Parts: sequence; structure tokens; C-alpha cells
Amino acid sequence: MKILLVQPAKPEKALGGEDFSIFEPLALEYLAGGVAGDHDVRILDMRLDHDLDFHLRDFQPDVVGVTSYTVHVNTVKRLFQQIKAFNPDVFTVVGGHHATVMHQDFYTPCIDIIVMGEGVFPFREVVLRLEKKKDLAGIPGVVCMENGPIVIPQGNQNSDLDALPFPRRDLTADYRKSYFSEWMKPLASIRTSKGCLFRCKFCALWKLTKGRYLTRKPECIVEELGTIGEKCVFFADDESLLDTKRMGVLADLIQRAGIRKRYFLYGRSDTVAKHPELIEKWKEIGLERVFVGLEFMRDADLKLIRKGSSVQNNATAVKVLKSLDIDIFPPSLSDPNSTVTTSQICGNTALTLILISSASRY
Ligand code: B12
Ligand code: SF4
Repeated sequence: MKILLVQPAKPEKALGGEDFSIFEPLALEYLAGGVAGDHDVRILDMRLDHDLDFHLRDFQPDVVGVTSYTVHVNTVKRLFQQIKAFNPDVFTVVGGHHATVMHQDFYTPCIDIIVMGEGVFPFREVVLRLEKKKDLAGIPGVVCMENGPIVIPQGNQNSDLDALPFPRRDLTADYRKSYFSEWMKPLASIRTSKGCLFRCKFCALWKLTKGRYLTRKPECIVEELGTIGEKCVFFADDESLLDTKRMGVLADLIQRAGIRKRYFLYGRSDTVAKHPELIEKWKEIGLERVFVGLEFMRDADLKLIRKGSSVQNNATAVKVLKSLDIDIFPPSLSDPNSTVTTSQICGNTALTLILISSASRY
């Protein structure tokens, strides 16, 4: 079968996105990696190539899968309308973060099924059944839209991240030079973990793994890193540094394997503040940038959002990262000319600072 997987473009009026970063569509590369048999799979990245009609005509797909964050919902529905208008027999599938948290928003006649949560195994099963012309009902994590929605809950089948195939990065070969985050270019992404052990009030991510922190084995990460050609690598996690012991082992293995890259990852301020030796070790193997959520300038506010960290940790983390000359994301914090201090940063201003600072670095 011919399968087209589509990464939608950012809606015109949405903040952020393509002007200061385009990350590889890791979700679609994972899905492609999971499709068994000799199916013909293509990835279309509409942030870089807008011509869906051309690809529909040229490829004549049997199945089209589109990924969607909440910000993409309306865009994605319009894409499915376009696909069904091209050929109503094309089987349409939506998945991704929005489908996981709010599948009802995709109840529309131009979408045939909705996949919630980790999509690799459910999508593989869908493709197998379509190929064999079997009934699609009853697949865990899938909402079938025949005669009204039938929702089959996800179950626990996807807690082992090492059981997933490696992402098919070869399918984005033509785009790869264009993936970047500000001055880190070309940039690849790799997932090393999923979920979080903290319970911040504003965050949905810990709920998606039912409160668990799922991790890949360091050996497996190193093996995948060895297949990545790009010099810059982003860790597509919810929180990368949480298991400090494991991250120490990972750093050692990367060093031993002779892999030299420039890394960008997520780290909580308390982890950075309490484990400067780990950050130093990572600096030695190429850590260049840490995405830190400082959120508030008063402990009372941090407590209110259940951050589980403190203003003191925030200040110490900034000090540790600055002393090691590691970029702090948002970047203004590490800019010596910046008039902004740590204590002035909060959630909303942080986003503005990312945009201003990113623009000024180009
Ligand atoms: C990297 C990243 C980005 C990158 C872009 C990545 C990309 N490829 O486009 C950047 C930094 C640009 C970014 C931006 C934003 N992001 Co972001 N991002 C992430 C992050 C950290 C990793 C994404 C990733 O690669 N995950 C790994 C892949 C393998 O997992 P996955 O995406 O979940 O895919 C699996 C399943 O969902 C499913 N699946 C996914 N798609 C499909 C499609 C089909 C057909 C099927 C069957 C299954 C399926 O199967 C996949 C494989 O198992 C996630 C958090 C996270 N850990 O996922 C947040 C996250 C996705 N981002 C989020 C948000 C809010 C945003 C922004 C809106 C932030 C903002 N205010 O600007 C913007 C939106 C961008 C835009 N304007 O278009 C939220 C989304 C919440 C939501 N409900 O939509 C997340 C979950 C983080 C959070 N804070 O909660 N982001
Ligand atoms: S530390 Fe980060 S990933 Fe974990 S719950 Fe808080 S905001 Fe979410």
C-alpha cells in the first residue's frame, strides 16, 4: 500500500514555529519505522513543502496519516477535506497530541480513524488490517468512525520505549538540511524518555504516561545516536535529566563511543542546581543548551503551580549553566548584554523573550 504521512504547517496566526525553529517530524518517522511489510511510505513536511495536491497526484496514496498538536486542529481538518475531495477512497488517519487528549475534536466525516497515544503499534495494525481488508474495530488506542465513534482505550501496551523501531530518518532526507532551532542547524531530534515524575499543575505530560517516567536504555540511545548524521541533536523528551544516574551512564557511553555532537535538552532547575557535576560531564561531551522552566520569581507562586522547585534553585541553575558557558533557553538569560534578570522571568514573558532574542541572533 502507499502511505503518505503529513506534518502540517503552523497556522498563519499561531505564535512561534517556523520562523525560529523547524524540528524533524519524529512522530511520523516513528510511524514509518513501524509499518511492517513492503509498503511504500512517504513523508510530506508541509512546513517546507506546501503542495499537498502535487503529492496526492504524484503518489496516489491509499492511506494518508496526519499528525496534529492542538494548534493545528483546524488546519488539519482542512487538509483532510482536501484529501477526500481529491479522492474519497483515500483512507484518512489522524494522530498526535491533540488526538490523544481531545479525540472528539476530530469527529468529522473526512477522518476515517483517530489514533490516541503512541501510534506505532496501532498504526501498524490499522495498515495490516486495511491490506487484508479486515474489520478495524477493537484496536487499542483507536477511535473508529464507522456508524458513529467507537472508542477503544489505549491500554498499557506502549510503556517500553525500546520496543519501538528506530525512526525512519531516511524518509526526510530531502528536508533534513532545513531542520533547525535558531543557530543550531542542521538539527536532528531523538527521543530518550517520555513522561515525568513531577506533577506541575499546568502540565499535561505526566498524565499521558499515568505519572510514570519512561526511559530508553542508554545503550539503545547511543546506538540510535550513531545513526544520526547531524551535528546538532535535540532530545525530544518531556524532561531529559530526571534520572541523573542514567544520564551519567549515557554521557559515559556517548564518550566511549566517540560520538561528538552538540546537544540541546530539557532540564529542571533543581536537577541542574543539585547536580552541577552531571552538567559538567555533559558539557564535556557537547551539551550546548538547556531548556529550563523557571516560571516564577516567588516561591509562593512556584508552590501554587506545584513546581517542586524554588527560586533559589532557579538562581543556582542559571549560575551553574552560565559558569559552564551552556546556553539557557530562553536565550536572553545567557546573553551578557541582556537587562533581564532571572527574577524577572515568568511563563508569559519567557515566550516573548524567546522570540525577540531568537530574531536578534539571526
Ligand atoms: C519537539 C517539540 C516541539 C517542536 C516541534 C516538533 C515538530 N516535529 O513539529 C517545537 C519546539 C517547534 C514545538 C513547538 C510547539 N509546541 Co511542542 N513539543 C515538542 C516535544 C518536546 C517533542 C515532540 C516529539 O517529537 N515527540 C516525540 C514523538 C515520537 O512523539 P509524539 O509526537 O507524541 O508522536 C507519537 C504519538 O503522538 C502518535 N502520533 C503522532 N502523530 C501521529 C499521526 C498519526 C497518523 C498517528 C496514527 C499517530 C501519531 O504516534 C507517535 C509515535 O509513537 C513535545 C513533548 C513530547 N514529549 O512529545 C512538545 C509538545 C508537542 N509541544 C506542545 C506545544 C504546546 C507546542 C507549541 C504550541 C508551543 C507554543 N506555544 O508555541 C508549539 C507549536 C508549534 C507550531 N506553532 O506549529 C505541546 C502540545 C500539546 C497539545 N495538546 O497540542 C507538547 C505536548 C508539550 C507540552 N507542553 O505539553 N514543539
Ligand atoms: S517538570 Fe516539566 S514535564 Fe514535569 S510535570 Fe513539571 S512541567 Fe511537566
